[in-house]
Amino acid sequence: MKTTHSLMTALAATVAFGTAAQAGDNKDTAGFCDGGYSLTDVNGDGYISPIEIEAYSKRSNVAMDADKSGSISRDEYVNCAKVGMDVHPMREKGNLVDSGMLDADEDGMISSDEYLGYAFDRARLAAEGDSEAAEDAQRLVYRLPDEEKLEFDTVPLEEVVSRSKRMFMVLDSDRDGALSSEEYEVEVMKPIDIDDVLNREFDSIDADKSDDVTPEEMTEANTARAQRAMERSEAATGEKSDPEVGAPVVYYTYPHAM
Ligand SMILES: [Ca+2]
Ligand SMILES: [Ca+2]
Ligand SMILES: [Ca+2]
Ligand SMILES: [Ca+2]
Repeated sequence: MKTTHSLMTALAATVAFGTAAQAGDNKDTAGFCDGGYSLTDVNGDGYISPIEIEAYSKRSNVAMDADKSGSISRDEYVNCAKVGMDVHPMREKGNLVDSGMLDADEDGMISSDEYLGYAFDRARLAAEGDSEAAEDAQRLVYRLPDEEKLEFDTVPLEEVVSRSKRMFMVLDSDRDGALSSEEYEVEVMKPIDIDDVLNREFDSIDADKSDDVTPEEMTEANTARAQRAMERSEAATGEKSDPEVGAPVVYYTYPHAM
């Protein structure tokens, strides 16, 4: 599946761990690029509403604008999104969720929808106290070895989704949008170079091709992404989305992975 751009920044910020923050001293934006920032789904209902999109867009503009020029340059965009991307968790072959559980259509490949759908379901059950589901969910999300396990009853589903997408992305080493068994069972994940992807993403957000992303362009891009998420949600569930509530987080696509 091809998507043009996304809240990649949300993903990167949510699941990028480690090094120095680029953000300034603003409390709301400090750590945006390296992980500590607050999530898009502020009220934690599992949906991302237009109000949350707007707030998120504003916050990401301030956070990514390292030189405080009022807009985001290409370098600022790419560098922020890449923070923490070179560090990956180890995986043990004997301790993976059985790939048969993930490959719902049994075609021998794990698609991103299959991966995310299963991770989402397990995390939801985990939040209700199912400890087996919690173990599965723990193994499907991106988490560094020294990072504490996620508490699924308190971690927002959005974070589960973005961490699952991150895991899928780093596993899908040939970036064809599906995991072969070799890709799924890999024990050491390689750093991936996503400069080209981030540059394309920047281009799609920079609507007037000025090589600078303004707050308006950011909001517009995120709003368009929310619109696509609602369309995906409607196509998948057959139910009309309430525009004020937005789409469930799981329908927000992530261009690196799918
Ligand atoms: Ca700037
Ligand atoms: Ca499949
Ligand atoms: Ca693949
Ligand atoms: Ca522009």
